[in-house]
Amino acid sequence: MAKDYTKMWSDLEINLEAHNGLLGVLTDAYTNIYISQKNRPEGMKYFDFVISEVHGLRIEEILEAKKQGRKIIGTFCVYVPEEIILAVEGLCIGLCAGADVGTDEAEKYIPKNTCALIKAFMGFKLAGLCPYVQTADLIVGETTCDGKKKAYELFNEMTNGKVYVMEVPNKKTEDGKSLWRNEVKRFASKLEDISGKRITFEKLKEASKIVNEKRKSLQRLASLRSVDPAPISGLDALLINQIAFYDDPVRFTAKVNELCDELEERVEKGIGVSKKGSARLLISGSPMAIPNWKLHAIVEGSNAIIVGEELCVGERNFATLLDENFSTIEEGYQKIADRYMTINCACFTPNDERLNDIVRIAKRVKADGIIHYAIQFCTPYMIEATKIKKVAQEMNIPFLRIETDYSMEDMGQLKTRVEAFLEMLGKGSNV
Ligand code: BJ8
Repeated sequence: MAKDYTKMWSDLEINLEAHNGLLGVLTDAYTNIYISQKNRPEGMKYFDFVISEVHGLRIEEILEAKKQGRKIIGTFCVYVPEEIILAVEGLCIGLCAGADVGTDEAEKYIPKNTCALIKAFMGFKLAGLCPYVQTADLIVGETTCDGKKKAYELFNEMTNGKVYVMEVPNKKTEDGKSLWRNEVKRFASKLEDISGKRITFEKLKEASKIVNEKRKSLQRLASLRSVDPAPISGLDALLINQIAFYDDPVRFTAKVNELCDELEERVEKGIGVSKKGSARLLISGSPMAIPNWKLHAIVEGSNAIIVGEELCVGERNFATLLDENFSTIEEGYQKIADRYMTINCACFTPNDERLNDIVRIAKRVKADGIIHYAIQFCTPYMIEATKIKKVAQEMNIPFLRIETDYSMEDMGQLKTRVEAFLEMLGKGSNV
């Protein structure tokens, strides 16, 4: 980090000693996993910089925005409509955590057999390690899986009443959709209340454009990965999709598009990060919050390439654009609500649309294999894996099912399973 941020962290009541330790571990992990990759695009320098300042400059920017009267809205789920947050000039920040931090503390409140994502967001707060939670004016939860739903009740107490919960229905019936439309409007009123700003038609239009442009840039990146050889690693693409939840959306979109210009040149020249014909994998399942790079590091360290993620930190976040063609605020809310209902999370029943998504993405990226990734104890995705396996079999695509947490204890075992799977694919290697 370029600057000394000790005072800023201390003002945010960060546990300085533990935080220094955490930054040290993250820097080492990033160097080993990311910087050591060969033949990375130049455009990744920006994203390396963002990571190096993820608890520094970005927090400084957020605090500056707060001084100017903007509200900081923390979220945990891709169902929370970013457009509405931007329409009140708020900053939308993802709070999901992907590291084994504060687990002992979290387990004093929640069962050991809770998924690592929930343990981590609680653990980061309890261990005094998350400057994002500290800066948030409102923390938006949702009624998706049971673990999150109940954890938000405790998290509300831990954050002195900052949590607001959106009710996400379990079924996409007409009743479910109508409940959700009302929830979107209730959220808009809540944001107007806490920000003291009214959502105007112009603001909603402008915000919708900003978020759609971000989605388009991520779609562009995703489609460039369909080429063989892939011009960018799965690790780097995952990182960009993780940063999508933290960075300023306009700046982020510009940087992703710049990178895509470079990737297009690479494609024209036939330059890839892997050899043509390397095994191409699609990952599907639970979200991979930053800095969860475990599976990608294992797969790409085993000479295969990941070419797509049917994850919330991936396709589910950008696959559908909002129909910007609305002529009143009311119609805008309706279109926003309908757009978010196109996300196919395993918390819904039935969720057959997710199977269609996987077929579509697997074809587009020309996947040789599908790895289903579920965070241990993430019941919705663990159970839905059975259906995904059936779909993969119908497509004649080899399938591997993995359940893991954020610890590094099973790295050896996972590596062995991934290598055996890749051997079965019988494709060339990228070394
Ligand atoms: S739309 S996937 S971001 S709910 S990993 S906490 S599901 S037990 S995060 Fe999610 Fe929204 Fe769905 Fe996406 Fe529960 Fe599973 Fe833990 Fe999870």
